[in-house]
Amino acid sequence: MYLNHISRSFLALIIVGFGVIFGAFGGGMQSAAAAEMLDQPSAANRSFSIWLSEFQNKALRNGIRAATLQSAFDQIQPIARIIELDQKQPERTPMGFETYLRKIITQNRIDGGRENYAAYHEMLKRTARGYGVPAEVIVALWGLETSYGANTGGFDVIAALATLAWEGRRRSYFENELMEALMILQNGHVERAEFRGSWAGAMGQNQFMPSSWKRFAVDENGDGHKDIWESEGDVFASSANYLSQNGWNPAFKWGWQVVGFENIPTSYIEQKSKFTLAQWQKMGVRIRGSDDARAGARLGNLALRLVVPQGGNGRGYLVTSNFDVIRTWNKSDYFALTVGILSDLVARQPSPQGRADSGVSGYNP
Ligand SMILES: [Ca+2]
Repeated sequence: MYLNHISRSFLALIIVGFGVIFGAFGGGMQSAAAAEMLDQPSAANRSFSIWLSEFQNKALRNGIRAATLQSAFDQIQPIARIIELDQKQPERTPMGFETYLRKIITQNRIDGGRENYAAYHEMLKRTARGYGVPAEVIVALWGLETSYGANTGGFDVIAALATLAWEGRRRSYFENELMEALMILQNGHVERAEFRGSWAGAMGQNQFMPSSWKRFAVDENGDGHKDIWESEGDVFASSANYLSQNGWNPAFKWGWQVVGFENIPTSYIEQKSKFTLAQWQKMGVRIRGSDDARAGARLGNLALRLVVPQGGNGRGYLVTSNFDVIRTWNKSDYFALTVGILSDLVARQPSPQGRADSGVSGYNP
């Protein structure tokens, strides 16, 4: 599930930032062997053909029609660039949260979020009401995954998933995703030529993997297609459905930036200890900003935990269970915090003093 939704850009950042190392995966070649093979086209073709033939037999047994296979795999070859991306060694030095935040939440991304929030206001509000998920969180996820649909990834999804399945480092995971991708194609949700996504197979404007598409995608506009590639209505409803199904509680937001946590025992943070706001306040923790503090005062006995990201220049956040719902999308704390922070910025009008005050800098302690 870890790679559920990671877009190409996010994956690259997360690999750099967190030193993610893919676990040990049984079966198949290792990627180095696959890469070496790609230098000898005939050997690679032979090996790929053998794998593909076996996979297609499995697909036929799973109800995929021969005509679908023909259309899906016509001219498909493993993509060397994907093996290369998959092989990239993660750096050992983690990227601090402050650096990460400033790379991701640019003024362009904030402005784009606000523009889209306004442009799709009616549709977003309807979706937000229907699923009990804030419109600004739907917009933030859209903005972080694909810059509001502008960068959905240029790889052919079938070829990408076939490459990763053949490569073999996570064969069963990618074969399963490929099987679901074939179902999407077979059921006519996307045109073969339009079936594009990230190098790791994340698809459309909210970068669902095919298995997540199967579980959570929604045909909001009722045209018979769960079209997360071209239909904004379907994109918003699918993201909202994902969060709702994973337990989003509409009674409260994701979390709040706090101050005064310097003396909180590290063990409380590491062990994800939960306390009410009143209990945190007794320990000196305060929600930052008067509006947010007033909202926080209505929390009552809601259990909150403290998140203090590494290299965050003294940033700390009290988060609700909704923060953990965002982590089901992508389990990185950095990602979930960034979704929350961007959603707040999207929902907030720019200050009259100008744009410089409305960005991430406004969040500095
Ligand atoms: Ca639709």
